[in-house]
Amino acid sequence: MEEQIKNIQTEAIEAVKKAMSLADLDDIRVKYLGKKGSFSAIFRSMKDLSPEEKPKVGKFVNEARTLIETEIQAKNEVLKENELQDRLENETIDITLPGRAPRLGHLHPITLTLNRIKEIFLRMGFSIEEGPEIEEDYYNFELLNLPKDHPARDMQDSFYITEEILMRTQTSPVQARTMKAHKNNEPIRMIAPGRVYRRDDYDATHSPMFTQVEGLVIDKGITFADLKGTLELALREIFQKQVGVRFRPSFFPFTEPSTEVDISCVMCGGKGCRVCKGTGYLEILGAGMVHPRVLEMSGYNYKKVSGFAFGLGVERIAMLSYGIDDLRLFYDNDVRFLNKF
Ligand code: 2U9
Repeated sequence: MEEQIKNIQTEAIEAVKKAMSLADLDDIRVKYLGKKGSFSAIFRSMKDLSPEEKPKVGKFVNEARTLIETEIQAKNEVLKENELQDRLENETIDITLPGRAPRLGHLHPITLTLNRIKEIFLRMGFSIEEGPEIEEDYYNFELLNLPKDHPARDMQDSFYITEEILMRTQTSPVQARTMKAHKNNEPIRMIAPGRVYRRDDYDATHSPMFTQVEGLVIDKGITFADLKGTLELALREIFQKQVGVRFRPSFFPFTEPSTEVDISCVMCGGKGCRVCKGTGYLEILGAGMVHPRVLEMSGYNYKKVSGFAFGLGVERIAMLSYGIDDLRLFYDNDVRFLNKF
């Protein structure tokens, strides 16, 4: 019997040595040490041994079992380590692969254009002032020399909330508020960017809501030459081109004299094309010397100071800068369009 045990032990240890995987090792453990394994069979047959032999053989069996268990345990460690090494070598992460970048949004083309315009005027020493979009008739019209019977106050042209309150139709009330907040003919050099609202069509070139930048300069001795120089420089900065600038007489209730400012067409350079309708020029902004009555109504002495003001539509500038022919694209929020910027 001892011979038989010795043989099983040798066979088992040999099998452990040859085991290639943890699964192999488990099979060996079941085969020799398991409930239906070789040693269980030996234990069962021990009942036939004499009382003297039983403890001797029992000890021998236990030693053999312990030895095999130790071998299995040792081999288990080796195989586990090997498997780990294999996995470390084969399952490496290629850190040179580009990561999955989160999809970042970006600023809207109107915001981009507005930011550029703001920067240009900031560099020229202008401050940026803001005011409410829901405005009093008094600031929106009255202080701008638009009397009660002026057609611009007509219900057809504005979004009224009450008789006295409306959505601002221009950012000019911000200038009026800023003037009112100053005392002693203090100089002003400001722009007022923001949204304005008018009852209007919604087509390729009109929208009931759009973005304006208006500007105001007040100081001693401000002349039409200041207006021309400032706007020429600003327009060349905005379009990043030596655009030609043309001033045509016009009329606004809040400025006198008033002018319409054109630039040479940014699409054709002045030769005449579809965008400038063959004229070679594009109407780009309105401006003028602040009307004495407007200065007076907001607390400035028109005998001591003078000023110029201007207004431009940001959507129009963005359309010309980016070559876009339909204003509605800015408001549709189609990402195929917005992703281009
Ligand atoms: C004060 C005094 C004067 C602002 C001005 C314009 C001319 C003008 C239009 C351009 C295109 C509006 O966006 S648009 O449709 N604006 O032509 N705006 S002068 O004059 C002011 C403003 C405030 C106290």
